[in-house]
Amino acid sequence: METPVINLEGLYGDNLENRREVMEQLHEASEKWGFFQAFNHGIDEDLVDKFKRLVNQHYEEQMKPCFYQSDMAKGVLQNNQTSVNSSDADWETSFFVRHQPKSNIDELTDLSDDLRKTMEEYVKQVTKLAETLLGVMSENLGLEKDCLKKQFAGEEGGPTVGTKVAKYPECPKPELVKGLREHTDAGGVIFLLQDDRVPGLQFLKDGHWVDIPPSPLPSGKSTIFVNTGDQLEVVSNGCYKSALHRVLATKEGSRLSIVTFYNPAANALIFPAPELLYPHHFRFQDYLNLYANTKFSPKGPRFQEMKKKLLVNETTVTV
Ligand SMILES: O=C(O)CCC(=O)C(=O)O
Ligand SMILES: [Fe+2]
Repeated sequence: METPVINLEGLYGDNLENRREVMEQLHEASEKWGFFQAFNHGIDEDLVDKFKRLVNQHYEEQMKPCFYQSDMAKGVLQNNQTSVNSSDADWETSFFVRHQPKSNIDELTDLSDDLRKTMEEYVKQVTKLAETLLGVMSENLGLEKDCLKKQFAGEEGGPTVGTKVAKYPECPKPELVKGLREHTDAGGVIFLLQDDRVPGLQFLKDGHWVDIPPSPLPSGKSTIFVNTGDQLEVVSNGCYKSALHRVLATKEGSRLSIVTFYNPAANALIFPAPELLYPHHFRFQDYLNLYANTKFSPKGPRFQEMKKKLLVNETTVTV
C-alpha cells in the first residue's frame, strides 16, 4: 500500500490552482489515512541535516552507554523474558524538550550549545509549518481559516509545543520487545524527522500495519512525516482520525526519531466545531417542510438550515 507523499510547494506560491491541488491532497490524506510524508515543506533542509547529525552525535556520546546499561536492555540482551515484561517496556532512549508556552531548553545542560540553538531554530520553522497546515485543515473542513489555531491557543494565547528526541538503539532480539508500543497521539498535529536509513515505524491502515519508509525520498529531498492526534479527531468531529502507530525494534541499526508535538494549550477548551455537527432535536415534520422545497439540492445546506430551527416548549422557532 503506497502511503501518501505530498509536495507542499503549492502552499507557498501564488498559483491558486496549485494551492487547491495540494489542499485536496492534504484533505484526502487527513481523512483517509491520518498521516502523510511531506516534502518541499518550507523547513531549511541544511538545518534538518545538521539537527539530525547533532542528535546522533549526542546519542553516541551520552545516551547510548546509559541505555545498554539499563535493566531493561540487559534483560532483553540476556534473553531473560522474566525481567523484561515486554507489555510495559519500550526499546527506546529519549528526552523531552518543552518549547511553548515556556521553554525548558536551558535546563538541559548536557546538550551542546550548538544542538540547543539548532533545535530552537528548527522548532520555530516547524511551528510555522504546523500553523500553515492547521489553516489548510480548517479551510478543508469548511471552517474559518484560523479556527483550529485559535481553538488550540485557548485563553493562554498559544499552543503547547514540545519535542521528543529519541533513538531506538540497534536491538539483537527484536522479537522480545517493541521500539514503542502501539498508541495514538494525544494532541494536535505531530511532525516527525526520522532516520535516513533505519526503518521501524508502522501505522495501522484499514486493519493492516503499513511500513513508513525512512526519509529522504529517492530524489534526495528531505521529508517530514506528519500525523494527526486525538484532539484533531474530536475538533473535526471524527473527520480526521488519529491513527494507531508503533515502532518495531530492529537489528538493522539504531533509528533516529525527532518528534515535535503541536498540541492545544493545557486549558484550551476542546469541542467538535459546531459547523461540523449534525442538526439535532428537530421534528421530522419540520425537516420534511424544508425538504419539500430543497429535495433536488445538496443535503449539506439543508442540514445547516435545520440547525437554525430550535424547539422551544414543543414549538419550533426559527432563529
Ligand atoms: O519514533 C517514531 O517514529 C514515532 C514516535 C511516536 O509515535 C511518539 O513518540 O509518539
Ligand atoms: Fe506517537
